[in-house]
Amino acid sequence: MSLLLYTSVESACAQKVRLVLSEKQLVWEEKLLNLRRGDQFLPDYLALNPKAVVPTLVHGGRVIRESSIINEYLDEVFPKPPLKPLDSAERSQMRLWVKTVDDEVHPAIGVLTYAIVLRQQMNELKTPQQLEQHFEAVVDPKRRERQQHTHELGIESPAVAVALAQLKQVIGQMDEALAINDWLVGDEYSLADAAYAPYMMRLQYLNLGQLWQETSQFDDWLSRIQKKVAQLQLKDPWGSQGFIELVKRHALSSENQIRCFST
Ligand SMILES: N[C@@H](CCC(=O)N[C@@H](CS)C(=O)NCC(=O)O)C(=O)O
Repeated sequence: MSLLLYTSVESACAQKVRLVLSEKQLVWEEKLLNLRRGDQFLPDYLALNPKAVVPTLVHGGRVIRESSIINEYLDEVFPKPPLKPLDSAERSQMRLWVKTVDDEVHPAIGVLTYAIVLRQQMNELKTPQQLEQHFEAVVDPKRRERQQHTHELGIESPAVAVALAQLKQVIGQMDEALAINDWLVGDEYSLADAAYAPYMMRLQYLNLGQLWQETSQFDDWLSRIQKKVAQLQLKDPWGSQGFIELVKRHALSSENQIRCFST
């Protein structure tokens, strides 16, 4: 049965699905959506994903949505190598980490990426009227509000300071867990590690390593993840080269402003 992943060059939540697909040595096809252009709002895609977000996985014609649910699905359907702990309590811990990515890390990184990088890109690509139309098409009112607000205020948005504080807190919790075990849950790499990796790499490209300067284990975890992923020979695991260059360029030009916020 064929596997088709709808993704985009910048989507960290699609990256976490690609990590699991390649960890399981699966063969899949990809359809790339341009989220700045608004491909996610096209009727054909809305029929697959009514929330107008990537990723979406189509497996043998069946549609699976939500990156964390897709990853659980993949682990169930393709059990080797297993990416969930055997022990039920550890499994619930793994799900708690994944939930924190969905509830806290994903929106926080979304705000930072938008404020530092995508805002400028959107301004270059769209007229004010097109921008208004784009935001109107965003299905989730909370997401729409977050994007519009960050678009208006950029790095000055209070949401940026909140996102940095929240991420620092989560990274502190990760560091505590990594002081006890090799990986986030126990001594095996799991869906939890795969869920955090792309977001933490994004922070690195955003030049926000200061968020883990007080940690002791985090750096080692991040380099082990990169080594592990390099062995998978997955193309562009952390986003296209073009996107990474764009992120780094914008991060450099907003470095001083961001530093004021986060120290
Ligand atoms: N909870 C969803 C979040 C999906 C999501 O926010 N995707 C972003 C890319 S990482 C997106 O498609 N954004 C489109 C937009 O902001 O209009 C998941 O994990 O699948």
